[in-house]
Amino acid sequence: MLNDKITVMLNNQINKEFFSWYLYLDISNYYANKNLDGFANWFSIQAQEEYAHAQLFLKYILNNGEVVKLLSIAAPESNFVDFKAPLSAAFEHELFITASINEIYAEAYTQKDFKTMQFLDWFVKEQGEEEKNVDDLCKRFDLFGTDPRGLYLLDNELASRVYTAPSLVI
Ligand code: OFO
Repeated sequence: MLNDKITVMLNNQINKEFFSWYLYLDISNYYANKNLDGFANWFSIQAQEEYAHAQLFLKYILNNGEVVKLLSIAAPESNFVDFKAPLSAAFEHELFITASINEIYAEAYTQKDFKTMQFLDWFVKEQGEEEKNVDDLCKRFDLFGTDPRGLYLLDNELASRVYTAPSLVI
C-alpha cells in the first residue's frame, strides 16, 4: 500500500530514530558520569522521545501493510572534549534528521503520496521545535555554562524536564 521507495526511506528513518535514541542515551550517560544529573535527565528524556518516534514510523509502515525491516544500530562515537561538545553534536544531529525527513517528504510529494505527507507533517513541526530546543540549550550554555554557579543553576533547571508522549496518534 506504499510505494517501494517510500517504504525503504521510512524503514531507514526507523533506524535513524533508533540511532538518535542511542546517541542521546550516550550523551545522557556522559553527563551522568560528570555528575551533571540535570543535563543527563534532559538527554535521557530526549532519548525516550526518539524511541517513541521510531515506534511511530514502525507503526505507520505496519498499518499500511508493508514489512518493517530492522537494521543494526550503529554505536555512537562519544569522545566529548568538554561539556559543550555533546550539545553541539546534538544540534548537528537534529539538522541531519530534519534533512532526512525532508527527503522523504519530497519523495512523497513527487509520488503524490498525500497520506505519507500528512503523516510526516507532525515530524516536520517536531524537528523545528527540536532544533530550536537544542540551539537554545547551546546558547544558554555559552551564556551561563562556563561559570560554575551558572552551570549548577542550568543543571538544576534541566533536571525538571519530564517526558510527555508524542501528540501524534497512529
Ligand atoms: Fe526524532 O526527533 Fe529529532 O531527531
